Amino acid sequence: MQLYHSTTSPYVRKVRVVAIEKGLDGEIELVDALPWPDPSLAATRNPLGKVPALVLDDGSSLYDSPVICEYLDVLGGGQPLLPPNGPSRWAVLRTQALADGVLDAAVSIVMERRRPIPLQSLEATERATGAIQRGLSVLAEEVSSSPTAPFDLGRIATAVAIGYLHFRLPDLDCGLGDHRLASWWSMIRDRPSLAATTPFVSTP
Ligand SMILES: N[C@@H](CCC(=O)N[C@@H](CS)C(=O)NCC(=O)O)C(=O)O
Repeated sequence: MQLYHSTTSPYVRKVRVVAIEKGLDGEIELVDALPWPDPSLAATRNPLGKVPALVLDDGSSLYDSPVICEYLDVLGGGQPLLPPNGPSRWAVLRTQALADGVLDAAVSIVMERRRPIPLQSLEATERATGAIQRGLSVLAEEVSSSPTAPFDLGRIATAVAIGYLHFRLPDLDCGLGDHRLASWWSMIRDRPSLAATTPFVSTP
């Protein structure tokens, strides 16, 4: 399998963490497909021109990250990261959706900050910051209510969202300093799957 990726994308990181947790990382070849400024390589595998896209051995592609994560979870067998049915499945999917939504808001702020200053919208940034604050508050409640719960897909997405905020928006007043999040993060941040996927800006 090939994973069209970039070293900074949190959605790619989520997929890579899942692959490592499922023992599948050795079967995945990484293909550099940074979609900024030019999405054309990513678009050969995902019409939206985004990463991640996973190319399967039959040549077909899967996207976006929740779909790829579920595929790898099933492929890897063993203890599921996403329960196959029942209330716990919906809870994990909801947490993943919330953490991914925090990421969407964070990425929108990063993009806004890259625009020329006169074109930047304070209103858009404040709106996205509010979404992150509310999202992190719920995620903090979840992780603190069961700090040693299994590292399932919801927890993986939560960890990736925290990691991305530290990486790209450490100055943003968004609730990242919440002691419940900070203490969970310090407990899990050195997990091998997270350590091996720490984001970095690759130099050309
Ligand atoms: N919902 C998608 C989001 C993927 C996404 O937005 N990826 C970013 C990189 S962080 C991207 O490729 N952006 C390029 C673009 O928006 O043109 C997923 O979960 O995979």
